Amino acid sequence: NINLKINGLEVSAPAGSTILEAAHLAGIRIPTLCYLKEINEIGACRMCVVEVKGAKNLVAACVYPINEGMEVWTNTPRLIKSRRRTLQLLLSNHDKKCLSCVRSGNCELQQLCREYGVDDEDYFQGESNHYELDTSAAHMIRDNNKCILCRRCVAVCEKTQGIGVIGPNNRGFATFIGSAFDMGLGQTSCVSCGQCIAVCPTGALYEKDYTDQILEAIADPDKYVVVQTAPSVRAGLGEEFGYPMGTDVEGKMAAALRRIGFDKVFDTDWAADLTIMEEATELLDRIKNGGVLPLITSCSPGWIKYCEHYFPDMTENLSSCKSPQQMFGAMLKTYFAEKEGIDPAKIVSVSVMPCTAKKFEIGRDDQSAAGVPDVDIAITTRELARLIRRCGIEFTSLPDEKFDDPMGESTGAGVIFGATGGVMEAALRTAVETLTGEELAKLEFTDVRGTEGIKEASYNVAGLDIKVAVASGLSNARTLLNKVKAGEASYHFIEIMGCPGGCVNGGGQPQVSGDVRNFTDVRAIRAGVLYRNDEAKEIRKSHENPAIKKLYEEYLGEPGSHKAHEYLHTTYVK
Ligand code: HC0
Repeated sequence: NINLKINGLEVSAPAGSTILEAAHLAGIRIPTLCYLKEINEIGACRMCVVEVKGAKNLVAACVYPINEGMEVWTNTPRLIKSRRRTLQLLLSNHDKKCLSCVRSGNCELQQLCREYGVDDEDYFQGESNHYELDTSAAHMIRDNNKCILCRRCVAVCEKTQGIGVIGPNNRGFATFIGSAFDMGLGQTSCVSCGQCIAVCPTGALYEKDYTDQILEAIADPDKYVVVQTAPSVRAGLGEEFGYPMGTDVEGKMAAALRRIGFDKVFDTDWAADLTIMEEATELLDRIKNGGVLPLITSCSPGWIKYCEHYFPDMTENLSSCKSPQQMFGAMLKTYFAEKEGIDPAKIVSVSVMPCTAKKFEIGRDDQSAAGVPDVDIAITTRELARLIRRCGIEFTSLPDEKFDDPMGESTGAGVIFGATGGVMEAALRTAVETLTGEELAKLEFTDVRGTEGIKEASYNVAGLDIKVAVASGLSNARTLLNKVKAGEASYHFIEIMGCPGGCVNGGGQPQVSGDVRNFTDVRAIRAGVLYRNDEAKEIRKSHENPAIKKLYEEYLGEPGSHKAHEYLHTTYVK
């Protein structure tokens, strides 16, 4: 360890730490704006400046390494003044419409202005830039009038996702973040993952909001409005209402949705179980009958779009299964509609997802089993929180309620879909029991758990060596697929999720400020909710879900049947 003094306090921190990290260990928060650990370490915004004994200039704590005997000050009047001036400079070219901003109340710029007592936001007001909104993408809006050029979005797009469709254009005062040739995001190969939104400190990036359309549908007596909620929403929504990260709010969420006025409150987990039935069948069929391997999961629409753009020669490897969101919608407007005698054209199918790419997925071709879209409106966890507030629902005082039947009944296998490795584990629980004809002694496949970007495992099942791999985050997916293509690795089954850590860390989840994100394993904490939820379930294998068994008995026949294929499977673009 290295010993230093911060604000006169003796501090000891591991060698290689930055001043920012050492200060954190001592309980001192140094403000940051551009810094994101391991993603954007450019020391550019000048918010984290500190004084170091012997150094003439202020130094950026986020990138400055500590050394033995160093003396650092983090809150001198000189520093406070410098940070205040930095904020005022940012505000001089910022549209400052805080009252109508989607990030009002959780904007990192706004919070710092409050903390540093910025009492004149026009201090440096002079010429400022004005930009048109970029509304060209299916899932989001870019508002450069609120951009502070921190480049977090650029770094996450390029490094974490390996895509790089946005970057700085022009120079100096004319610099703005945009796509090449100033194309709209919708014209680029953006995959709609929304990771840029998740890391944006201000209101410059936000999803297209459909909350009003939902309230209009609910108010229309001719509409039957049904909602499904993805596995990860229950693991993130509580953060919007002051619960500590890692709180499962499944019961309160169901209660809130009922109070908003949905006719049925169902669960995507039910359809996750259904996906496993179809996908495990497809896997075993491809293994036994010499089909294209490795089979790769198809439930993450950001990943699907990435595969179509960047690995078009591998679309044959993709499972033909629609995602659980889409399978749910398909069964809602066929099976459920027929059972209840409701005209599918009158059903408004709403999904709540931790994902922005789901907004894009609902508009893909071939996603309309009943001749009308399987899902009509996909909203994010953040939009659900807005809806709950707008409806005056006192979330924290709600009772815990259950989902409705039959499409609310799910197993532990369904809920772990939201964590990287979860789909793999759920599929293995079913595939192994199908192959061996015996009950698994232990349901946990721990090799595929955890937040590492790439995981591998192999299992001997009924004399067959089954090799699997799991990747999350598209840079990791690319690394893994390149290995497969080069013949350096071979697998039977691969799970890929577009967002690092899986859906729990999706682009539609509550935003976590840099201050927290840099020192917290958000993915692991949220994934913990899903694994505990699984453990507490009586039924933990998809093929034992009574509601799914009934669906096959009453409606679909066997997994992989002709009818199942017609409604639950899809094709891809090369
Ligand atoms: Fe996911 Fe899904 S698990 S993609 O990660 O497979 O968004 O949570 O809803 O569809 O179930 C997201 C999360 C889902 C789907 C499921 C899958």
